Amino acid sequence: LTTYDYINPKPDAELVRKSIVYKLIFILGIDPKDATPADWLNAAMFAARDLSTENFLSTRQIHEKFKKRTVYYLSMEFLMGRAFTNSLINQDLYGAFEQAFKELGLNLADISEQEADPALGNGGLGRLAACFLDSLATLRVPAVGYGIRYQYGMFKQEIVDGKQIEKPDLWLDNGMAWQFARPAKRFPVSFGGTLDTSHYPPRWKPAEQINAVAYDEIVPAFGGQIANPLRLWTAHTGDLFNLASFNEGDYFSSMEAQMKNETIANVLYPNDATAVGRELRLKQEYFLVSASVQDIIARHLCRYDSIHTLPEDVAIHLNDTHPVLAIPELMRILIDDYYLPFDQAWAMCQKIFSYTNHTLMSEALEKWSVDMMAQLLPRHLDIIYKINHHFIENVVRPQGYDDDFIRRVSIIEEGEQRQVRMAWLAVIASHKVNGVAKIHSDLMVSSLFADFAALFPERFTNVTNGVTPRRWIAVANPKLARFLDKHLGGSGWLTDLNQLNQLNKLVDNKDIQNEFANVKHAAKVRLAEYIQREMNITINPNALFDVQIKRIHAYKRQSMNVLHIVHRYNQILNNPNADWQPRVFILAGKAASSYNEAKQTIRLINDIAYFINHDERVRDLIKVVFIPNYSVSLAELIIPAADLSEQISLAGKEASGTSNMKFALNGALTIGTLDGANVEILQHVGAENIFIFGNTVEQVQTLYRNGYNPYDFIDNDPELAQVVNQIAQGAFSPDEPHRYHKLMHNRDEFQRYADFRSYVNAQAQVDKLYRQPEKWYRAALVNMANMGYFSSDRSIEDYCREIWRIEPVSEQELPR
Ligand code: 26Y
Repeated sequence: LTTYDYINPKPDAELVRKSIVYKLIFILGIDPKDATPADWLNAAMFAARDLSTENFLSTRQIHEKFKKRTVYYLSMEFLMGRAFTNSLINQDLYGAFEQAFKELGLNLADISEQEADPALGNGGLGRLAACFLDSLATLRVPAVGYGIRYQYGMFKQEIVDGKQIEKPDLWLDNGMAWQFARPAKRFPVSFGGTLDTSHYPPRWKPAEQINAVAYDEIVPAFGGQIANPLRLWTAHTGDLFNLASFNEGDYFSSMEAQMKNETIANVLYPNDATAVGRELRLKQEYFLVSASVQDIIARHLCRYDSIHTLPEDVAIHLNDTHPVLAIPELMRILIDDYYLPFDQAWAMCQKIFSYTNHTLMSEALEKWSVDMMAQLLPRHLDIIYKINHHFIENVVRPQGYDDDFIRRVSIIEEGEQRQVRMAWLAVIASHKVNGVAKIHSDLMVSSLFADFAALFPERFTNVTNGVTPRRWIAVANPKLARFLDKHLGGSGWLTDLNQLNQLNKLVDNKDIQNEFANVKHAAKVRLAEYIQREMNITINPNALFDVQIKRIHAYKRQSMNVLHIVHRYNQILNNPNADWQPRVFILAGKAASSYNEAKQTIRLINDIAYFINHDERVRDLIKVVFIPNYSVSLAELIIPAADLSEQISLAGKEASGTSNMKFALNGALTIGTLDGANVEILQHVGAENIFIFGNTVEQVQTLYRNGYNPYDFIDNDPELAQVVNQIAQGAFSPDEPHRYHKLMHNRDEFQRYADFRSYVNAQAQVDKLYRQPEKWYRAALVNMANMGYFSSDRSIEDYCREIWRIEPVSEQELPR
């Protein structure tokens, strides 16, 4: 491999400037004097991409040369966020680019703001995949991410008259300089048709075919040297004229079918907690896994001349059940194309696959109707039946289980509409199944997968989620990064987050507390300026910033946050002269477009914000702000500015949460329930440094068992009753008094009313501590000091050791 002259040695500002101008002129064809900021960004992204391309190519060479066992991370979502600043920081080029732009009379920060925020994911699961890619590269793990290059990502949220409006997200409109098109990397993906079972193996005669074409995005490691690919598939009408209608001469209907297929990669399903069951979604899932599995096999056969070594060479990880069709797809290829016997193919699959579960909530568990699958993927359904038969006859029955047990563990759910249970298939085929936080993994074994845990106890494990400190400190909060560099003696913490625990010995130092308070204040000012500019709302950076930002969902209980806001409002009006701690309540998040309760919650927040912000009696003691269009880039702005992190889901419902980690890492204190990773955050920071409230999982279950009745709580707490009545009777929606009646008077599935009093009490503790800045900032520092465990580097090390058995590229294997 040759080294480009201008890359080695590391470019200085002059070289960077020349490169940017060169890209502008010769790649984009734009005269510098006509260039818009977006043009400059694209030129700079090409220049930055060049600088990581060599690492990207040489990483591939190393993997080939040493035949590195590789993990393929299959995910329907990758919520990468902006690439540009991250790549400059990871390659230590920020300074050079900043200087180069200065010489061009431009400002790097302004140019970076031009970048679209690719939102190819919904929320936690997609962002986790992105943090994992960053850690995989940084830890030099041989890894490839596979996803879909949706033309439209997560919708853009606008708020009009308090209501969410969804607009298409045109993230590709200004070009995507960060990705390489790979027109030669294409695989046919087939759908429909018939299965001819008169042969063995049976012959699938598909009705339609579409090409999956690859785009590669470079995922640069922090510290250079290594870069891994994220391979995203798009759908292209193929030049495959072998399909029935072409053969019969019906050119036009055939083209019509092809056009319909091109929509496969068009849009991300904006649903994050209810399975949808639509045919297009099933097609998308199959499109992803078929292209990816074909590619994985092609890569394997470049290194080895036999398919039989696949399990030594390859680990495939399933990010939730969305890519589970990879299992029957690999079976199909091994049996139909390589003529392996079923048992042998199955044994290979069980070595290759592993699966992460991200939810226990039954509404989010994917099931596909047998009828739909028979239509769309007849050969795969046939294979699933065979897997199920093999499992029941060879694994379950010999252990003496009864018919009732067999009915429960069968991949096929019997009933009016027979359904394929994708989670069951994932568990049966995988050698490891993990949950994403300790409490979640324990509940997974004791509830959702209890029957399977009896069959395969050693299969289940936990890998607590983590977040990348590169994006969530270095990119999002540069002032905090400088603070940490200074007090930890360099930037080693960025790749060894446990170094943060050295802060523990500094937490009582008043100067350091003040210095951190200044870092926090600066971030609050920056956010306040954004809110002023974008929303024309004035907030006071000296107030306590109380933040809940995440998808809007009943189980996350944004409406309980609202109950507290209204309660506080009432208290202030009752007792206006008390010494109230001013607070700004900041919320943001998207509601699935078909999820009415979540949309009502957004509207309620906005109605209350309008009402309270305009009530002069509360002066500046409460401000409520709903920031529209929550995204990764907004999270980067908001999280550094938070004093208080709201993690208030009903215990047992939030599998892990990851923003809880990002907030604590940025020195916010958590108010939260004993749910998800909050439990482990509590263990790491100590009970004095976190506000825990609410019922435990056991108490929640007892309440459910005894027939939970919300009025047991409302009727016994006059202040709560007042809040509920105000909202339900239109105090904040006088133009439509019953607007929120249903939202307040439903069956309260997530027990807001049961936890209300304990929440309000915890909020009083928050005020009390905030009024003692020394104690508050000490607690904030303790939080940061003990976040080392929550680095996604630690999560990835756990996966490599416990699940994938993958070794990183060693020092010796790196080129000199
Ligand atoms: C089936 C389809 C509609 C669907 C699509 C996306 C179902 C679920 C999802 C997304 C789920 C998700 O984001 N789960 C979150 O995963 C995070 C990472 O593990 C967890 O921290 C978080 O608690 C969990 O809700």
